[in-house]
Amino acid sequence: MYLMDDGIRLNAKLDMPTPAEGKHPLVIIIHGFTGHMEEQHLVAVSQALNGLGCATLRVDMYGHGASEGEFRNHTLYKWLTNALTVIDYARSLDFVTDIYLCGHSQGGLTVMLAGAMKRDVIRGLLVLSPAWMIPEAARNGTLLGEHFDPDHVPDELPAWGGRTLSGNYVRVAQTIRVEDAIDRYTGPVLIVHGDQDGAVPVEYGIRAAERYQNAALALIPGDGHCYEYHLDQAVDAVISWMRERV
Ligand code: FER
Repeated sequence: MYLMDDGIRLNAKLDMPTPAEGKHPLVIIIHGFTGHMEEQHLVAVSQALNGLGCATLRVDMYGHGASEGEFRNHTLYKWLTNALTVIDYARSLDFVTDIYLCGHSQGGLTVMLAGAMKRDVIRGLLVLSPAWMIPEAARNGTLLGEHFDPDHVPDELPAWGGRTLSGNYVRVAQTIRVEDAIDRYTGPVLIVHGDQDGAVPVEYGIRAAERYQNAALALIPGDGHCYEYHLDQAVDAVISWMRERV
C-alpha cells in the first residue's frame, strides 16, 4: 500500500499478528541509508514481532525502496516528516493500542529524533545500530568516508554504490543535535548493536544507551552492521525486550 506524504507516495506494508482480530501494539520499522523495507534483518524483526502479537508497519522512506523521491535529494528533514506522517497514519488505525518505533542505522537516528518529537504518543524505541554520528560527522566534514570543508559543503557527494547525494543532505544534518532528542525522550529504549559494526562504531550504541534515561543495551559479539553473522541474537534481543511489554 502507499501512504501519501504531502504529494510523495511512500511504499508501506502492514503485517498483522495471527490471530489478527482484536487490538494490538504496532511497531513502525524504518530502514537505513540506501536501504529498504525488504532487507533480511528488517523482515526477520518484523516477523518475530508479528509472532509476539504485534502488528508491524514497514515503510520505504523518501528516495528509497519503492517510494517516490530521488535518493540524491533525500535529507534527514524529509525522513523526519515522512516519519511524522507514518506515525499519524498508525494513530488513525482503530486496532492499534501502543505505538513503538524501530529503526536501523539512519532509520535508527530517524526514530531517535521522531520519538522525541512525538514523545507523548510513542510508547518505546527499538534502535538498531544507530547512526547518530551523522550530524556530528557532517559538522566535521567526514561523511561517507569523504572529507570536505564543512563550511563550504560541495554541491554533490559520492555515496555508496555509485550513487550521488546532494550537499543539502550535509547542510541539513549539520543542524541536528541528537543529544537534545535523547534527553527529551524518557520512555523505554532498547539499543541493539554488533560490536564489529564497520559502518557505525559500536561506541555510538553504547554512548546512546548511557545517555538515555531509560535504556537497555544489547551488544551482539562478533556481529556487523546488518547482523550478518548473528541475526538470530539481534532478533532475540528485540523479542525479549518487547515480550515484557505486550
Ligand atoms: C556514514 C556512515 C553510515 C553515513 C551514513 C551511514 C551519510 C548510515 C548507514 C546506514 O544507514 O546504514 O558516513 O553518511
